[in-house]
Amino acid sequence: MSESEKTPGLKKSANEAAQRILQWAKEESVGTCFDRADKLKPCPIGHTGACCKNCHMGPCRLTGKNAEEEGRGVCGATLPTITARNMVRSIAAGTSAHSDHARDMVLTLLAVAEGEAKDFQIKDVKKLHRVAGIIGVPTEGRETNAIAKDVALAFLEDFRRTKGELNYIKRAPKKTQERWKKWGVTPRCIDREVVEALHRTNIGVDADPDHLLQQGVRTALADGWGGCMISTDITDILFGTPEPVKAEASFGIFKEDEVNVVVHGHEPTFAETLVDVVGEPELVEYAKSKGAKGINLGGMCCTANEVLMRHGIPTAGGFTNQEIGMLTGLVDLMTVDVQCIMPSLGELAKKFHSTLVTTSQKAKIPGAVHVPFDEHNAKETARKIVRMAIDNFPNRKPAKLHENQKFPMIGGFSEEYIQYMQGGRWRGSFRPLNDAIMAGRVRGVVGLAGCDNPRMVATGVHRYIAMELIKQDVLIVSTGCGSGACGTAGYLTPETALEQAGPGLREVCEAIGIPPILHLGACVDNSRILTIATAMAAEGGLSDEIGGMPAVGIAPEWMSEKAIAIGVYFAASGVPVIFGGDSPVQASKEVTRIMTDVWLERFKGALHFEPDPEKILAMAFDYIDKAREALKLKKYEPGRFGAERVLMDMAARRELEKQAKPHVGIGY
Ligand code: SF4
Ligand code: MSK
Repeated sequence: MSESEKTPGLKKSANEAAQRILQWAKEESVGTCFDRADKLKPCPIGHTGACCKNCHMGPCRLTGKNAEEEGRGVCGATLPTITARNMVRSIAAGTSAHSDHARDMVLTLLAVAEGEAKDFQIKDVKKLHRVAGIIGVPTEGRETNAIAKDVALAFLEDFRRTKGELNYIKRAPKKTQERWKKWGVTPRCIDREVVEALHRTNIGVDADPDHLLQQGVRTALADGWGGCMISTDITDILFGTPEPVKAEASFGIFKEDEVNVVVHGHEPTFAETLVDVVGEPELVEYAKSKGAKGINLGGMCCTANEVLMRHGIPTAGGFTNQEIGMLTGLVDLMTVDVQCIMPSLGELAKKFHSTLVTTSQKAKIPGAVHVPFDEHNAKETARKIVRMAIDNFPNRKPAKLHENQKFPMIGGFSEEYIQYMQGGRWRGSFRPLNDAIMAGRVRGVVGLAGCDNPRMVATGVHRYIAMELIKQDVLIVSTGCGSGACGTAGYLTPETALEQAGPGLREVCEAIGIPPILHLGACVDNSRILTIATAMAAEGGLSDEIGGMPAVGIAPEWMSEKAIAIGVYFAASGVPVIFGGDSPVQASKEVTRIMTDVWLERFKGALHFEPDPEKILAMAFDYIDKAREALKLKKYEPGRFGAERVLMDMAARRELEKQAKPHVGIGY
């Protein structure tokens, strides 16, 4: 008997529209990840990190009371060795995913610079110059394309250099860099760290858990300060650095009377091309000739986040919403590129009229039509796919269930924009935010990231944690499906969330003109949190390195190996990180100790796993308050600024407002 059958009314998703659609799917006997999660329990041995299948003498499963001390695989590997190796392999896989995406972005930039990708231009020349400055590419008196070519070539070195260090290591605070050097974890390049991680975890190589995890840290740092950061920056250069933009979220974004084209996955390049072509008069006319009023572009997961951040394209939400989106029966065509795409979509599409199209040369899915995208003939491919969607529109069956739920939201917060909004283009800084933290108006900052997960009430833990944090004056920066969860709950608006925010945070948000949850982009854009933390350290008044800031990372519903890589690069950069759900290293006390106590001492960051949302919150507040104490900041007192707010004299209020330029251009 499944969990939901045992517990009538058990919610599968915190999103009410998702629940209604899932109820309808149950009546129609259409299965989703929620049903599969109920039927398929995780292996209790593998789930905890106690199973090794790194050679064909195994799998070796080390269980029993004394497994930590006495358990051995056929080769003699101990439980801590096996658990550490599994962890390192997850980090390597997550790093590969982000970084292979980054490599394609570099190759696209190179193709644009060499005039081989005529459908793309460099949209943010200022950012290109900024990036060139950071990595030492000369800009003075040079053509944009010449600079772009050198930037692309310099970043290609970050994939294949055998000695030295990643270009962006120098971007981190000096003290953070020194810690990495001291502990031997400064990454040389991306590919070498991944390859070495796989080599060292192969049978009979590295067996020391701490030494293994050291390579895990080095690999994860290659992800954060390499793959993710390179990808974010090149995407900004090519398609524009995000600025706040209005959008909408949840299943009501699909239109009954228009052709619905949905982008899903992670890579922005094809989705950007679709944004360019969907409004072309010939295509709109063609749609009308088939009985539609127009063409509606929407998204899922992180490809959605990419085009939402830059164009306000609406999103149907994150990972667990992908099948539910198709269940609406309104998806005429869904294009998918890479990562977090459920293979079940191919079969599901066949149950409806929907067409699933795989566009990456790297991914095919049974049941999908494969139309590989190539940046050399991008618009041609995009138009072909939009026509396929239009041709499919007349096949749509009358909806048995129609969901109108949608929420307004604001996305588009980049490091550059956050700096600008705190002082304008010429005197932008992080001073107002640092001051607000120092004064205790803002208790601290939490990065709310990571996936949503059908093994819990999907998006529910994100929602709960987000609300509890802002009530207690914690500013949230969110990415990936964390942003999807908040957006589809209606939390990404200044109005809705400001009603919930604590008085100190509310005051700061009102003065600066920001929501208390800032949507920073896709999961690859967690790199924006690293650069924001670096800018805050440089601003002064808080910690002079990333470690020691009143800041925590939380991924309450994580499931992907990419999330593991992200969690480790945050921990190694100095941010204590708390993941929800069970620990994948819980089998070994030693590995758990290294990733918490030892990393905290070395890097001022740690990676915890805690299934109880209340405990996640308690740990987060504890880290934040202890960091405040160590920095000798004013003790955070709940409600203190609320009381003052009533009594606050005009001079104090003007002073606060003077520090921050009122927000412009997005209507609040
Ligand atoms: Fe078993 Fe060792 Fe092979 Fe792992 S590497 S499966 S522990 S024999
Ligand atoms: S999509 S990695 S489920 S955040 Fe970036 Fe979401 Fe997690 Fe995939």
